[in-house]
Amino acid sequence: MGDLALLTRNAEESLPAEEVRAVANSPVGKRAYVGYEPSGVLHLGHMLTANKLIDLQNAGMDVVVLLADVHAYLNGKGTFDEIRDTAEQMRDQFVAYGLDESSTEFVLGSKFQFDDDYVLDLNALALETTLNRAQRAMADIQGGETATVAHVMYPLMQALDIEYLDLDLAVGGLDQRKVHMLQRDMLPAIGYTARPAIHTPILADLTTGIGKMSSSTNPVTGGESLTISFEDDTATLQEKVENIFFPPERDPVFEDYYEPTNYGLEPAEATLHNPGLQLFEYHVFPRFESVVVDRPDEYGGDVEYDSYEALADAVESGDLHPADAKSALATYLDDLIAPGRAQLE
Ligand code: IYR
Repeated sequence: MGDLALLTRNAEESLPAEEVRAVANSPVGKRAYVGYEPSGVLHLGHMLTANKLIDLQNAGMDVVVLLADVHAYLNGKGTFDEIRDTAEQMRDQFVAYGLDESSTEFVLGSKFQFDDDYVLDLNALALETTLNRAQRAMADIQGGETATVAHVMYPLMQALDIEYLDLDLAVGGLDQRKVHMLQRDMLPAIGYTARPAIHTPILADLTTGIGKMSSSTNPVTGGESLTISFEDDTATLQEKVENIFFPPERDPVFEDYYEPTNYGLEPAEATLHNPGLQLFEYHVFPRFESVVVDRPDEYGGDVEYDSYEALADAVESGDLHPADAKSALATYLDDLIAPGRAQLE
């Protein structure tokens, strides 16, 4: 796979495409980052952006993982001491997951975000940025119902991180898009260069295929959201995978599956995804060359897929039954989280 293909595979957008292409033209030694608000245990959301970091490392880039302790504090995630402790654990979990230690730099936000220059630049950015713009940037990130002053400092600091960590590329889920747009517009206003960004998709809610997966409740349906984390033992993981919404082939016989209760939502929000296939696309195939599905001989015997498209086609055409696909999915996800699970113990 060429470097540009590696940089952009499974990414929802490159912002802007020309600048990402320029990074892909000579990736060796260039620096990319993702920032994470520390939360004890790695889950599918962290793993999705980490897969992108592994792609970038395979293209020869250096990777920075920002353990954004101050950001988590500003977003109401706990006391500063609690957040710090969690950040330490997270580092080891990323390494267990497969980030290459020799080309990954782990940085605690608080290590540089209280430096005089940083704070002065934060003030300069605060002077240039409207309250409205800063608040809008937080729409997909803000925890808690009520916006606080902390929530408008947050995106300005995230923009400054890109300058202070000396980065060539920012990576994040699509929920980081508005902050990265703010960075594009506002870093130049204080004399710095805007950087390009790559955004990974947001997974659909695992049990309904509607709305976003989250580690707490589904913001669309209000129901309990399911996620998979390093804390799950094999049996728990298997049970969770069994409960994933994984519709069979698109056949009139199964049309009911495609007309689920729409939870009273507008059609755009109610778009139905296949989260089981998304897990193959964004989690399994990026990390394994091919996928083998074990099947009893009477159901066609074992079958191997060497690309996501081949597997998705087989599901769509009815050649691969969701139950067989799920059992393979559980096995491969278990392989991915096993090192992290061992590290936690
Ligand atoms: N906003 C991220 C956390 C974060 C990301 C980056 I990139 C930073 O520079 C700082 C914080 C989140 O929503 O988890």
